[in-house]
Order: sequence, then C-alpha cells, then structure tokens
Amino acid sequence: MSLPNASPDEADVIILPVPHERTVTYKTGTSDGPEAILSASDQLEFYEEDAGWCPTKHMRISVLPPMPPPAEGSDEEFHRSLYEAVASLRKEALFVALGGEHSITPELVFARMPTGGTVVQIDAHADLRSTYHGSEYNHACPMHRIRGKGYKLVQIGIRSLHENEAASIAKDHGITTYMDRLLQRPEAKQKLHRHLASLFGPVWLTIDMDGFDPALVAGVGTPQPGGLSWYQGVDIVEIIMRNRNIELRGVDMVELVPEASHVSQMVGAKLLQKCISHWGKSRGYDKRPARGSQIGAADE
Ligand SMILES: [Mn+2]
Repeated sequence: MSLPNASPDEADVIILPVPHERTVTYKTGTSDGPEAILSASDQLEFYEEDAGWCPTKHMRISVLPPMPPPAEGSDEEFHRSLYEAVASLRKEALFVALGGEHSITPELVFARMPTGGTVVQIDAHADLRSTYHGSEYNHACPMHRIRGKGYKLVQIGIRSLHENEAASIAKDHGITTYMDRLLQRPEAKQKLHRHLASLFGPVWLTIDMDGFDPALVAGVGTPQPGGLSWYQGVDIVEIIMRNRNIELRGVDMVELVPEASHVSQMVGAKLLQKCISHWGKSRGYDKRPARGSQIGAADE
C-alpha cells in the first residue's frame, strides 16, 4: 500500500516476499508474484468494507526484503536458509509469506509451528506426491512433507490429483479433503465452514492461488478449471481469521503469476488485506491507539 515500512521488531504484521521459482513446469513467472501482489496493494482502500474498519490505522506493517534466490546452492540449502530466516521473526505478529512456488510452505510451517498443528490448504492440487521430477522440494510435494511430520491437513478446492494421492487421502485420517466439485453443494460448504470454525490450537493457512477459479485468477502456473469463487475464498479466510480458538502461526500465498489484466494479483492483494483485517479486528487491534502504518500517509 506504499505505506511507511515498520521495523519487524515492532510490527503487527510481517510480510516476507519469497520469489522462489525452481520447479514450476508449465507456466513460469511465479518469482514475480510477491512484487505484483505488493504493487497491486497500492490500489486498495485503507478501509476494509467487510469488517468495517481501517486495519492499517491501528496496525503496523513490515515488508521484509525479499528472500534472496538460491545462488549455486542446492534446494536443501535454500530451504534451510528460508527456515532460519523465518524462525527468528517475532512470534506475536501475523506472519505472511508471498511466493513464489508452493515448495516454500513446509519450511514456513516448520519454523513458525514447530510443535505441530493444522495446515489448511486452498489448492487445486493435492500436492501430496512424495517426490516429483526427482526432488521432494518440488512444488507438487509440500503437503507430503508437512503430513510426514504429523501435521493435520485440511484441503479445500482440490480437483486434480494422482491416484496415489487419492489413495493417501482415502486411508490417512490426518487428512480431510473438501473436493472442489462437492463444495458446489450447500451442505458440503456448510460442513467445511463448521469444520473451520471448530479448529483450535496452532493453525497455518496456505493459499495456492490456483485454488481459485481460473476465470477469476488466470495468473497461476498450473491452472485447472473449476475452483473457488471470490466469495467462497473470502468466507474461508474470514472464518479462519475470526476463530479466536486458533493460534494462527502464519499465512502463505503462493503460485501467483502476474498477468496483464492485473486481476489475479489484485485478488491476492485484497485477500491478504481481508486476512489482516479479520485477524486484527477479532484480536482487538481496532481498540488500540491509532498508531498504524497509514497514520501520516497520504489518504487520497
Ligand atoms: Mn499447490
């Protein structure tokens, strides 16, 4: 939002751009995702109309320098340095990572939620492959790595998967999958909403932008027909962010490939604003002194 940048030590929201792109195979450009989302945020109003307040009036936002791309090092080294960068950040702040490809999510989860918890995944793909193209750091594998460490998984919007992934879902009680087609039915949608509202303890939200309908978000590396509508996504985010039984350890938004209409990156920016707004308001930031990032910034 072109706001003055708070220091990460005093910020209420910490945003880390992770322009990592190494294993995307179809449409490339996800390394430009973080910059495009941040620049689309310049077009947002400070006022967030659903919660009915200006989050940045009361909350300080810190955008960190982008995580440098892996130099000559291995995937493993990059993921280790990502883990270390994230583990040292202030725990009380709402943490948001902007990808980059989906392979970054496990390190974020391991760093911010080391003692276990639930990962809610919005995605077209199950991402449960054990390896893909010879690497477990591929963007087809992050949820396998996360599940492998015992985290519970709630998948939303899935509509493309390998038969082995379908078999894992069927036999693993730690994974609950809301297939996209089923979510077209009101009773399945209500069941999902009840499930999200009943979550408690440490939770991570990973938003793969291909979970949305490509008619809304065309800018993704591996598009799939079907998918969440804007308001389906907004409902999910709102229920999670307002659930006070949840300790939200962070959010990542991944796989966005900026496109010429700018709609895809605007969807990302606005959804992020809704995350910050509902998380902040339900935690009483609206009652705190108006010392947020927008104070003193131009309003027109
Ligand atoms: Mn994914």
